[in-house]
Amino acid sequence: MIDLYYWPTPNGHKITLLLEELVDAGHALEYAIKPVDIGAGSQFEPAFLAISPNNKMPAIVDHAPADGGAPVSVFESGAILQYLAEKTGLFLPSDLRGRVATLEWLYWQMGGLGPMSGQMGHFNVYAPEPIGYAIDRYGNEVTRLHGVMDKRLARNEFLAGEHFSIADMASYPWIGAYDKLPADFSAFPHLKRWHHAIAARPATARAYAWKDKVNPRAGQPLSEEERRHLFGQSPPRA
Ligand SMILES: N[C@@H](CCC(=O)N[C@@H](CS)C(=O)NCC(=O)O)C(=O)O
Repeated sequence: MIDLYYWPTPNGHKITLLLEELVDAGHALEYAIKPVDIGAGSQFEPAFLAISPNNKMPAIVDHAPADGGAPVSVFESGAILQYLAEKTGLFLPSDLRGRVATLEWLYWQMGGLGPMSGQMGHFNVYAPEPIGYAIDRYGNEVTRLHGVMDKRLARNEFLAGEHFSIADMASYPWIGAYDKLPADFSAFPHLKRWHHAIAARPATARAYAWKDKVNPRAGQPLSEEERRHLFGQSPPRA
């Protein structure tokens, strides 16, 4: 049994995407959703910090690790995707070149597409006043990253090559992640083809179905309390 500490955001969707793809691949891992209401401050609870010291979800606890020992906890969505792919032997090729390509694009997402898209969303959707420099800076960088993806997908069906992998699952939720900033695919036909193909997968529909089940308020404007928990953080005390 896997406990998935989750809230329906792009980083949370990455893990439900993989867990649902594993069902369709015939290697289902039983999982239980443990909601972490990040707008209510649940990410600061000591029990959660014990497994996710950066006070962010997703995180998992695997109660049946491969070595048969005590439960294993994992934080950071990229590390979780890699851990579950290695546990099941799926969506991360075992051949040298396929594995390298998958990890390249996984960490490209973790270090680039995710953080830059998050900042773009912050300055366009959540910032209390518009800051032109930040809007331009992150908007330009995200457009550049979409161009990098488009070029890659012009020659490959998926990011890591011809096989759907955890690199695609990491990137998909960050394309058009904000309702108020719909994805503009006009200059990126290959990215559009890839996005539509993943959207049409049955596992994607099931992964995203958790959204309304776990947070019926998803998509509503943030309350003052939610803003305080998410954007008013100060450094942790020793
Ligand atoms: N690099 C982390 C980022 C996770 C992350 O930013 N999670 C956000 C929601 S998408 C969160 O939990 N925020 C709560 C907070 O910042 O206190 C990962 O990929 O797991």
